[in-house]
Amino acid sequence: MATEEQPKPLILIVDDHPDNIEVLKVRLEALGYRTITASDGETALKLVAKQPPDLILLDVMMPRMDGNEVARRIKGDGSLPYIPIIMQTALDTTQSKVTGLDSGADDYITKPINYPELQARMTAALRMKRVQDELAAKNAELAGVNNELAGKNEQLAEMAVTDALTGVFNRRHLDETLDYMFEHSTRLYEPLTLLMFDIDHFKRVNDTHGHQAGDVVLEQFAQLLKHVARDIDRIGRYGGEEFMVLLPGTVADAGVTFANRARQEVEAHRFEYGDGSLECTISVGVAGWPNPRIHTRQLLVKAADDALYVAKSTGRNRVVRYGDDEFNANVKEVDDQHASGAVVGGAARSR
Ligand code: GH3
Ligand code: MG
Ligand code: MG
Repeated sequence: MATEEQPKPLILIVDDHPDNIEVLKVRLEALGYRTITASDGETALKLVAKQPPDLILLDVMMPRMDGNEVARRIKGDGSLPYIPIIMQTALDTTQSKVTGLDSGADDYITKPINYPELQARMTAALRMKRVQDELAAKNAELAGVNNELAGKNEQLAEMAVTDALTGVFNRRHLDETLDYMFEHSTRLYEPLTLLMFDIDHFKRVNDTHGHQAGDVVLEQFAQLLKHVARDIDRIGRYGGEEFMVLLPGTVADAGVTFANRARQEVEAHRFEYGDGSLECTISVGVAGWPNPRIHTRQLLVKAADDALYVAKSTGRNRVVRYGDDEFNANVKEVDDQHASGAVVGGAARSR
C-alpha cells in the first residue's frame, strides 16, 4: 500500500467501458494509488512497454484483443519486470478462471467489484511484486559478482602459467606443455623440435648497463621470439636468460631455420632501455624428435642443451643442431672440458 516514503504504486486499468474505468480510477486514487488507463488491449501493451506499472487490473471481455491475450503477451515478454495482473470479469465460471490463470493472470476478481476485496487482493499482489523485484535485484547483483569472479579466475589461471617479467610461459607450464607435446608426437609419429636459447654474455649486459637494462633485454627478446613463432609454437622462459621454444609438427632442419631467423633478428635489433641502447646476440641448441637416441622428453631437453653448449663453446651467436657433424666433432671436447671442470668461454653453465 502507498506510504509517504515509497512512491505510490502505479496501477494500469484496462477496460473497454469508459464508465468502468472512471469508477475504478476514482476509487483507486482515493486509496492512494496512481493510475493510468487503457480502453483496449493494444493500448495497454503500448503503455506497459513505455512505463511498466506495478499492477494491472485487466478486463477479460474486450473486443479485438481480449484480456487473456493481453496477459499472455505481458507474461511472455522477458524484458519486462514481474507485473502482477488481476483479471476482472463478469464470468464467474471455473472455465474462464482456468483460461485466465493459464494465460498468466495472478488473481481474479469478479464484477460487480467488491472494493474491500479488491483492495485486499491488490495489497497481496503488490507485496508479491516487491518480493519478486527484490529477488530480481539480488539475482542481477549475483550475476555481476559471478562475472567478476569468472574474470578473476581467468586472470589467476593466466598468471599461473605466465612468467611475470616477459609474459611468455613459465618453466612449470613449459614442462607440462612439453610433456603433452612429446607424448602426442611419439603416439602419432609426428615430428617435434625443441630449441634452447641463451643470451650471450648476459652477465656483461647487467654489469655494464644495469640490471634494469637486462630486464628490458629479456622482455624484448621474448617479444622477438613471439614475432618469429607461429600460433601453435610454444615459447617459455626456462630460467634466468634461457628460453625454450617448442615447435610441434616441425623437423629439426626447419627448427634450425627458425633458430637462425631468431638469431639474425636479435643480432640486428637495438635493445632500447631508459638511458640508452645496446646490442646482443644469442646462441641456440636445436634437437628434434624422431631421433634414435632420443626417447624421452628429458633426453630431448638434454640434447638441445648439449647443442647449446656446443654453440657457446664454438664462438656464440650460433645455432647448433644436436647430432649433426659439427655437434659430433665438438661434443667430445665439450664433455672432456666438463669432466675436467673447465668452463667454456668463461661462463659456467648452471645445469
Ligand atoms: P653465456 O654467453 O655463456 O651465456 O654468458 P652469460 O653471462 O649470459 O651467462 P651466465 O649464466 O654466466 O649469466 C647469466 C646472467 O643472467 C647472470 C644473472 O644475473 C642474469 N640474470 C638471470 N635472470 C635475470 C633477470 O631476471 N634479470 C636480469 N637483469 N638478469 C638476470
Ligand atoms: Mg647467457
Ligand atoms: Mg645462462
